Amino acid sequence: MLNIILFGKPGSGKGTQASLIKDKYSLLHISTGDVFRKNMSNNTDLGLLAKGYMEKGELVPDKVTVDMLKDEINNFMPCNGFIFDGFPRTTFQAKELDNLLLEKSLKIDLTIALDVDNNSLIDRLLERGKSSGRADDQSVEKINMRLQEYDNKTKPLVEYYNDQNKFYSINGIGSLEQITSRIVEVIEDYNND
Ligand code: B4P
Repeated sequence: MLNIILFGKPGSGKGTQASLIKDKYSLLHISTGDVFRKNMSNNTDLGLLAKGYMEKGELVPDKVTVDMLKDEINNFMPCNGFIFDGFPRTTFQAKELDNLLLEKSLKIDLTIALDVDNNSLIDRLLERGKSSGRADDQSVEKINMRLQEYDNKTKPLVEYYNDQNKFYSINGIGSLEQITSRIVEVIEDYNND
């Protein structure tokens, strides 16, 4: 079983790369952003709650996110492993994920961060905003709020996973194929160790 976290700032390409990597290793892809957006389009209670936070570029509260994640993991078990995209985003979420996996005698194997500079991220997200209809991609102010949330709440996880020797950072600038190859290299090195 292989459990990977794709890590990085908003727009760094976590969702894009998770979709490419999951098939190669037969992993289940869990994107908390996608689950929230699905709930928003179905107007569920969870969706209505998440909408207020997401549209402002803020993180959805931990308890709501963790409960949703637990349901997703339990629905998907048993499987070959997970690729988590956009989760965890806070230290609380990371600890809850570790506990949940431990209960199932599982663990996170690798956290792979996609390193992209803020100017490129802003350009990518504004470009996506032209067609995605996503409220959080519509202005530099909202994108800056998401980058600030990352710095305040998500960045501490670099140390959390570094301390466990599970953190790898790769250059997230380049073609989709180049970035996929960089991720695969990290996974293959881990598998061959
Ligand atoms: P997410 O849905 O996780 O999305 P994201 O951060 O916007 O983007 P991602 O990094 O996946 O980038 P993508 O591949 O799409 O989060 C949205 C919101 O949901 C959060 O702000 C928060 O409110 C909420 N949320 C989600 N999880 C949460 C949690 N755990 N706790 C609390 N709240 C949570 O790529 C972006 C764009 O770049 C795309 O247009 C793509 O085509 C382009 N792109 C990708 N790779 C590229 C490349 N190599 N070169 C050029 N462009 C590229």
